[in-house]
Amino acid sequence: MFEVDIDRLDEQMPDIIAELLTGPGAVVIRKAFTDEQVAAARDYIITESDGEAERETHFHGANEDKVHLQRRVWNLLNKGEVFEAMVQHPAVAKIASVFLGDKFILGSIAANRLLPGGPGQEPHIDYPYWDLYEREGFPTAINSSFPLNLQATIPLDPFNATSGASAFLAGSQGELLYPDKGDRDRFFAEADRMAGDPGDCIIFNGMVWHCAMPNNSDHDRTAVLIEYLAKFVTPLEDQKSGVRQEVIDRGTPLLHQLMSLTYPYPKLFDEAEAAVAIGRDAVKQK
Ligand SMILES: O=C(O)CCC(=O)C(=O)O
Ligand SMILES: [Fe+2]
Repeated sequence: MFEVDIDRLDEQMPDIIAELLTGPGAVVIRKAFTDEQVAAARDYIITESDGEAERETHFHGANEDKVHLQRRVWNLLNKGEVFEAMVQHPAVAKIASVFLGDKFILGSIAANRLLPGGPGQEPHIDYPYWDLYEREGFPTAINSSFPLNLQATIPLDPFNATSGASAFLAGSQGELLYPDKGDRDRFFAEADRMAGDPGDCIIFNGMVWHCAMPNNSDHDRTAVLIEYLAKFVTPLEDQKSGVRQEVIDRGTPLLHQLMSLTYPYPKLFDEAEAAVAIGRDAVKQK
């Protein structure tokens, strides 16, 4: 995977965007988060997922007997300041603002914990294309020429071939397709791994075919999964209802943007102030 050097981010940006859009589809920032941040996030997720009932999950249709060895913790934006920091990493935010437009939003921040023996997933693509196998639900001629989604995976445990580091098929974002069952042999034969250490941040195009792999190690394999979206895409998680007011009150302008608090639609135009709000000339008046 292409390594992002945060001290040379502006210089690298065209290459990063090309890697994500038309190259292999994934880049990595090594040591994006500190050991303290990793420990705080991990402690919370382990405690929460030890005690709680099973949560909704996805892409595990073939492994229902092992699904108890896979744990999800959802809505992490409401679960501690470390997660507020994780969604606002300055270099990731800069890459997202170029890739998705500078009013990009948060679609989801959740954890995926695979216990030893935990199952992998089916190869898939991420939201908002994640039900693309129901092709009739999408616009005609939808294609991969521009992205609506950017994913960030933050390993909290060693991510390697044994522990079930996510697999991805380099370049598979080029045709916007949900992998067929018949594509799986090629996927598993040719896929690379999103290998990394706790605190790294792997950023990838959500159109890339990928999946969690089985955890054959003797330790947990936990990651924080963040989904960023273009401003007009409906987020996966309902942060407006799910996040406490105190998180909003202490939130930065970026956090408010991520929660869609600054995006005005849908809007009740009958109740809006009488003004010309949209158009090149309206912008000039501001
Ligand atoms: O946990 C992983 O390795 C990947 C999870 C994933 O791709 C997903 O849940 O959409
Ligand atoms: Fe995924």
